[in-house]
Amino acid sequence: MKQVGIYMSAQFSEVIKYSSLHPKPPGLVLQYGTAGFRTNAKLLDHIMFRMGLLATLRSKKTKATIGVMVTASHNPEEDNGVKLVDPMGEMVTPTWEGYATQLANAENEDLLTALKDIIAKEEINMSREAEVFVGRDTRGSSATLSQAVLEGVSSLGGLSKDYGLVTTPQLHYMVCCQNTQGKYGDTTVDGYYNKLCQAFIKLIKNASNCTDDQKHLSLDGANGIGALKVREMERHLAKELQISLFNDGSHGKLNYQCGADFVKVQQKTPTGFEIKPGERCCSFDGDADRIVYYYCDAEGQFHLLDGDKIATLISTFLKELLTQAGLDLNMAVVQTAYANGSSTRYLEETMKLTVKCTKTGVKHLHHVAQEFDIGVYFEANGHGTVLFSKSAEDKIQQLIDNPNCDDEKKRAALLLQNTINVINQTVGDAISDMLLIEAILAIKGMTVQQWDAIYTDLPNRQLKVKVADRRVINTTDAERRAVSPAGLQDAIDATVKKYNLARSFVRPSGTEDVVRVYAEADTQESADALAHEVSLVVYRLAGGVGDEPKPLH
Ligand code: NG1
Ligand code: ZN
Repeated sequence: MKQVGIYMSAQFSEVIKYSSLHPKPPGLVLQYGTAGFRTNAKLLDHIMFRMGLLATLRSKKTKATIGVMVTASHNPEEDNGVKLVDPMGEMVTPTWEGYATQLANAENEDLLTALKDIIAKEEINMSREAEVFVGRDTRGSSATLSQAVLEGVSSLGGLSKDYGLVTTPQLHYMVCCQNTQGKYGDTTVDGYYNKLCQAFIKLIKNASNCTDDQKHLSLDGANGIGALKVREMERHLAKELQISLFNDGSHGKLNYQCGADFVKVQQKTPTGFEIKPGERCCSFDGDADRIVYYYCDAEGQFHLLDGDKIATLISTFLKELLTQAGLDLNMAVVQTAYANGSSTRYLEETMKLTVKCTKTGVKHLHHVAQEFDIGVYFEANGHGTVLFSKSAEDKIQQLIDNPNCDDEKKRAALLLQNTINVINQTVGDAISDMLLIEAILAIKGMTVQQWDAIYTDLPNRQLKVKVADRRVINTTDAERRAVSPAGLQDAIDATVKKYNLARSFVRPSGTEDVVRVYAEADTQESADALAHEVSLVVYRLAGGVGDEPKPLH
């Protein structure tokens, strides 16, 4: 007992020593939100050090390797952020998100107390080993900030492995591989490329007469880590996919007028992109966990294929394979309130698929998707993946191993297996989603226009409203209805009634200090007008600050 006490105080002396090198600005309060901590990079040094400490505790508690990713995804270059990755590559639990916030906000002199509090509450055995994997995006601030994470880990006696520049999904993959003793794949970046690309090449062999046009894709790398990693991956693709890479980071600014978020929200092509009519294009976000597709028609009109269109393509493909394989597995598509109403209607009414709606934030979608044999989840913004239950994977394997299984069934089962291998089940992954989408389009001999024509999106608009305190808005029903402030939902309902095929909802953002407004209606003019009217309602009833929202036209 005494020895443990000495050991503990020795460990904490290192924490004290190193934490003074990463002081917290007094009074600063930050919240572990939907995507971890995210704000201006200058405010994050102490947060990084402390997340190194917390990841070490989490590793001791779970007896597994934990990941820490330094990135602010689609936010501007000046921002940064940090997110913890749990043993199977998933997001940390809500309780630990709470600890992250407590630890982050403890004043310098209270840090040790906050740390000991977590150790006591979770009954953490401090003599256990700990291992933390660290990765970072290409932001100027990321190298120094990830160094602070590493110091946090070592000052609590944890071991760390610095993966350096990796995409967010690559780090999730590494953590999962490590904690499954390599069953999920090799714990290296090359292991990641090998697994995904080999599955992609096997899938693409099922595409008859694949033309050069079909094999060509224009990619906007958002001037971020995704561009770097696609370059690295190319040699594994054996020319089965030919990528023209734009916004590769060689001169443009990260996420500036490019990337998946820009394309989705602005509904236009990124800058730095030469786009020919009809050409299939896609954009990654700054840490390559989101992807959207698009093309311009002969009239120069822009067409977006977002996460909803991606979920539709993938779930249709999987449903067809399940039928061909004669496998009775339950499958659902999981969306959020931001999913276009047309996509939900198409999936439910035409495809006869189960559709679930959850709160915004991938962890919510991920959890619901886990309840099915096959759960396809995508946010409209292009973050998503597919989850297969252990029993689904086993049934597919049994079919492949069954000597009495006919050729058509076996072919479908092999396609399903390679589909599983091309997918990064730990988290939404732009690279993996891209390979899967490209394989499906090639196998089906489908153009981007044919894919787009599956259903027509309802015109929609997203706006932001600044309010004094966005927490005054509380929501229910997967964020589709506001329960406070009083009168807000009634006013939204009354406004929506004035438009055709209309829907609108508001919610406080988890990553920005704004209230988000979403509206859809039968025409773009109506969607824009509705979004503006609802913005005004929010401004007036939820404590708007600054100028009143102006009409879009
Ligand atoms: P917030 O800021 O809570 O709306 C945004 C996205 C989420 C999710 C997170 C994390 C929208 C409307 N919201 O969250 O879907 O991706 O960022 O990056 O796209
Ligand atoms: Zn991202």
